[in-house]
Amino acid sequence: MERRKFLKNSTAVTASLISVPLMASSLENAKRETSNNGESKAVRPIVICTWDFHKASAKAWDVLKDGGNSLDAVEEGVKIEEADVDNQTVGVGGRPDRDGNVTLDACIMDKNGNCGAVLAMQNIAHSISVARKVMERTPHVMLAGKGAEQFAYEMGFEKTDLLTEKSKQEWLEWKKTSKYEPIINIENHDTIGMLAIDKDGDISGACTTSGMAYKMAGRVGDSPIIGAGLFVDNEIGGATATGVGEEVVRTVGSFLIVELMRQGKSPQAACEEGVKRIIAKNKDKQDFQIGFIAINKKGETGGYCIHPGFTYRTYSEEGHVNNPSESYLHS
Ligand code: SD4
Repeated sequence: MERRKFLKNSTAVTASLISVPLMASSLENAKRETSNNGESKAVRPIVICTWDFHKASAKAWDVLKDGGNSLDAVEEGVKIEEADVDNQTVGVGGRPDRDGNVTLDACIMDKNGNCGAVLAMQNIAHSISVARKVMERTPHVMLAGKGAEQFAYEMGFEKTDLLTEKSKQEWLEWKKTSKYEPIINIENHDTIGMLAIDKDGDISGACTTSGMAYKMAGRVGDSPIIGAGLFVDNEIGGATATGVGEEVVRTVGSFLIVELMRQGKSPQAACEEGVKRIIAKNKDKQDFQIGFIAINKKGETGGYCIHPGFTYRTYSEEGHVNNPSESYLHS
């Protein structure tokens, strides 16, 4: 396919697959925890994740409230979405690439700056756990494709068919036209990025996805790329992203947000600046969604996106809250 045409189509596909239409009721029920200056309250331990993944954040909170560490919390938390066949953007049940293969991307980062990632890995349900094994059991940071899958088997992971009948039927339907119009906020689920601070004040993060639906074989987005889809610096804070991965990579978004926090910005202000950097590089094209979330060492959180519709969950002693994110554009 002609490159320009593909890029146009892929932007459309991505834009159609990255966002969530909030049920009106969940928006109404959502409330944002803020202090007087509009920034979030500092609270630790705390977990924050992209979108309204209440079960995943509840699982991570269970780990934290029982005194567990942030690394276990984020791994256990995002595994809930990886196992959920109804989430068609993560793990089992994820939408396949153009050839009908479900390929998963994931990365994880701990308090010491250790990190691990798997890219375009097939047939393994819990890509985040394989990423953790890459971090802990190899001298490497990233394993891709067949190598990642082989490593997973060596680590005892089982072969799993990731393509559900629902995702297969939708893919077969898509093949009839292979075409999408850009529609923002069309889905019910999305990539999960999660950050947590434990009782010792240590920060970890995880990000996992099946990426852009019907992507080219071998396409990898931002989610498994340290610095783009996820970054943690235990002295400062962490950030993670959801949305059109190509744009997040171009801006090294999560690293940027952590560096902005290092310079003194709050998590909220840093996320806003991160989105504005992406907008600045796309003056003529705004029909795509990006959402960033961030946390700092104090336990303050923030989130920001391009188009309305993005939310993020926080869970702490203060409660379990679905926070509607402020957006750069308003309609
Ligand atoms: C990607 N960032 O592969 C991911 C897309 C995403 O749910 O967030 N999808 O580009």
